[in-house]
Amino acid sequence: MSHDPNCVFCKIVAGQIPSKKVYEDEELFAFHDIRPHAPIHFMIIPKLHVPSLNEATAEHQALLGRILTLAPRLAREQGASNGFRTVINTGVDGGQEVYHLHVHVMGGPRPWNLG
Ligand code: DGP
Repeated sequence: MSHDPNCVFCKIVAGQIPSKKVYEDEELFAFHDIRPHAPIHFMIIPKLHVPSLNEATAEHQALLGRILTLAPRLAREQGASNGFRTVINTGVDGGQEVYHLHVHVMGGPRPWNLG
């Protein structure tokens, strides 16, 4: 399924739920986390509905690579000048709440909750 009408993050991509957008291109979308764990906390997602890393396959390799190489650029642009943390929660034991693959990017001066 490329788009899930019941998915919160698909609704954010479609503009049906408002978000504080950080970045958008034809494949990717980035926006601030509604419950930040750090002074800077946003997520990068594929527009394609992939529920989690568990469902990622070889066809998603380029997309995942693009997300990871975009992270440092957006982190810098958002003011994380001294490094950042990336987190991908996967499945129940991974603490995943929203089942649309997303990469958390957190930064800013410490101390902050490592979440
Ligand atoms: P997780 O699935 O645990 O990796 O985290 C999902 C994150 O998504 C969580 O930190 C809160 C955030 N979140 C959930 N719903 C919304 C929303 O409607 N808008 C925004 N901006 N963030 C959301």
